Amino acid sequence: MYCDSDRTGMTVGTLKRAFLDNLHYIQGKDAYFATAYDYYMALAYTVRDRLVHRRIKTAQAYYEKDAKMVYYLSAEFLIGRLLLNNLINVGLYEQAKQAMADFGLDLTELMDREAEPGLGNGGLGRLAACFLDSLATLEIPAIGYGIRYEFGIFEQQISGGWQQEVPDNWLRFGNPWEIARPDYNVEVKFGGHTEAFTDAQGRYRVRWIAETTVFGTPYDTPVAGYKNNTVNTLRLWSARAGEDFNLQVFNAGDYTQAVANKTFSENISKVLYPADQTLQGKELRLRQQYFFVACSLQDIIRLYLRNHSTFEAFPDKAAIQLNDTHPSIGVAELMRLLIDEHQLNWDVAWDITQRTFAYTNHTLLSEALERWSVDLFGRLLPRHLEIIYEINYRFLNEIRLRYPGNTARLARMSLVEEGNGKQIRMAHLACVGSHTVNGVAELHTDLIKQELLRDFYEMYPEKFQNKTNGITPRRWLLLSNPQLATLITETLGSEHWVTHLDELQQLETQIENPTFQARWQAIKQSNKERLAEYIWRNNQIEVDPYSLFDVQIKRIHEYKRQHLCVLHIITLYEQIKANPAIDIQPRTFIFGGKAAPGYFMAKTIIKLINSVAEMVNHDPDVAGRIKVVFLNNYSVSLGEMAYPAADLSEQVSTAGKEASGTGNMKFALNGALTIGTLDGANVEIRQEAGPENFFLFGLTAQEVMSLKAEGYNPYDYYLSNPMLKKVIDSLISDYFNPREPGIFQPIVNSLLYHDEYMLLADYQSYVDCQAKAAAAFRDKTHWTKMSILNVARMGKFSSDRTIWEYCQDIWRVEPLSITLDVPQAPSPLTARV
Ligand code: 26W
Repeated sequence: MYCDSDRTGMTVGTLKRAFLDNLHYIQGKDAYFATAYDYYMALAYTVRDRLVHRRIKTAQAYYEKDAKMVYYLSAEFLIGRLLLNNLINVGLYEQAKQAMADFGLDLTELMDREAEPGLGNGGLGRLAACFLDSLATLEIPAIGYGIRYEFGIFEQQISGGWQQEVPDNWLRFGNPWEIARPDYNVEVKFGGHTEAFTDAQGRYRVRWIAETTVFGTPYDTPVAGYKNNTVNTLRLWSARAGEDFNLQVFNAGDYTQAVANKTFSENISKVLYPADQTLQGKELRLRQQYFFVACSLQDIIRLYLRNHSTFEAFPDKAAIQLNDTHPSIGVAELMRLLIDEHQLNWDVAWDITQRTFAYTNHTLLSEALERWSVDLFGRLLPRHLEIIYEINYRFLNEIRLRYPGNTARLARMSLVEEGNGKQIRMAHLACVGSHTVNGVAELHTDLIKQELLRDFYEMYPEKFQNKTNGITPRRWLLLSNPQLATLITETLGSEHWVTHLDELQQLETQIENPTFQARWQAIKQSNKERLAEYIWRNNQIEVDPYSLFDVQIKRIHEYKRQHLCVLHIITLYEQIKANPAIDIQPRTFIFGGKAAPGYFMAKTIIKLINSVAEMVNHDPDVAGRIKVVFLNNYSVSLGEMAYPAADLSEQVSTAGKEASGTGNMKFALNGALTIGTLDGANVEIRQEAGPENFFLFGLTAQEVMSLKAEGYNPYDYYLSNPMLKKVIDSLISDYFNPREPGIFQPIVNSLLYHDEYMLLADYQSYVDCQAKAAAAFRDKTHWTKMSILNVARMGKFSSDRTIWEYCQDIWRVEPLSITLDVPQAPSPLTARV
């Protein structure tokens, strides 16, 4: 019965009927009045119907098999646009393109109408999205839980070279992908106090008398696996005022105040915090974290209790992953639910909790480690504070037993940081409450073990694992670089590589094949031309598509060292100014990325890039050989265009600071060569690609630490390197900013007198390495071979591999295949809701 209905059929004919139907009945339009937006919506609903059908089958199978589920808790999911992704994964792309063409519509144009869901800051949120794609593709029973922010990451505009933030009202025109589930609303408490009492069985119990309650409404977005029938769910919570809202109006008689209170609780899911890597300690952020974790845990327990009557099997049926510490309050919340709401005793509850949670760390930067003041915590979550104190009390006793008399260790490991204003260390809570802690690249995991959580590693070495990050080949090759994907499929004889990325290895057989090389080059060229057009339309800068495209796109942060690239650009510029006839490799430097609104240095770096661009792009001596472009409002969609167009990928963080990086993988998988330090996953990318196909420079993490310990003096580098001095002096003299004198002084001062991120120490090594890259680019054939080798050897960095490792080593879950045409599900009358 499902085979070719208008809502599930897969042929061009059915798609066309379904599309017209949706245009008519959902958008309420006909061909006379429909806009491109209506067409987009009608097509999106057409695709959604096909997903919903598979979603229902998937949920049935998980329930009937009582499958162990993965619950991925993340404050961010940076999923990107969904229409093309869904069309590709569900196997409808060609048909949809044909169907639209038959109506005289251009699919690409419709896709452009989709608002971008920017529900994340950067790497951490995008990783969560890649993981969802891989989980569904590997047929793993899983749900992603997060927050349905009404405003995602701000829109970045550039005005006078400075970043300006504009609210991102992404839901303005509605969201065709989500389905609200008000029937699964859950209640979340905040504030108030606790009371101890003895229950009828004579047990010591605690009740939490909250001050306010908020409701969470789940919104489900389907997540389709690649050409299988699995459709998992991303369940995002939206805050709604409590139902007692109307009652309060009667009691208080103050209608407007009651409405204002409603707004206050609904603020919880209003906006994504745009600070990446810096904790602000804001109450609303803690509210957000507890809100989505409390909603998710209630939901997880509800699902579990459909099939079980005790909690004994809970850890065998639920694996909860904490994406960084943002959801780590979940450890205390699960304890509270099990003890206070379900009457388990402490030891049983703690055993279940520890066997259920696992924690991924994504950063070593100390300013990014979450700590919440005990005051704030006690005010907002009084019961959780008690539970954390109890966890800590027992934990410290354990340490005392293992390391008698070692008070320094107790202080270092405690969940509570003493000192002026006590703070809860969320990384310690996550670590103690989890059975496994993982880093996101080999180097990063080593540094967690040796530095960040060294004491914990000594005590529980078996807890620690590495899981090197990955990216989904569906979005980051198939979708974003269709020409390269087609060439690979033709060469390998099938598209099996899309789900078995190691097979890219076979491309190595083509390395000496001139026809293959030529096609490879032509594809890169066409991707570069597309980006050049975009740059022309958006920046009114004419760039040479035959120049070397040198690209750095990522959040703007001092540790990522965008300003090291600027120092290099100024170096080249100085060389040209000194000798305009110099033979120099033409290059286009392309930057993109957002700065946290309160991060002054990062914002100044954006201004610096734009000021240097202004000068270099218009200087007749440069004669167009160097162009500098800042792409405003970097996003997933912009990445999809930029990665395939890059020749050179800039991965230049100070060694030991970038946990992994995933942009580095996206570039390499699209045939860019990397210039980078031995940081994060760069180390492994270089290992895979072969050191001869990677431009390495800079200090190692060990060298960074020793140099710091010895006493690093950046000023010595400035004095002893004439070119470096010249470059910095050009900043001091306001050469690039004659009308705004002094604006770059903060950068200069930071470099000369602190240089936390050791740009001056790495400067010469970087400039030399760049010269090698430029020389290598001139040998087109050799460069092309290196590019092919990079792609052929990136198989390891599929998030399918990463997720499979999590499944095996951390979650202990198995795939479950979904068949569409199985006997009917129970009728609505007999199924339990
Ligand atoms: C509390 C403020 C805050 C907000 C976000 C602190 C830290 C974060 C994230 C953990 C930052 C982040 O996105 N980290 C990145 O995670 C990626 C995925 O593992 C890695 O590839 C990046 O190297 C890492 O910077």
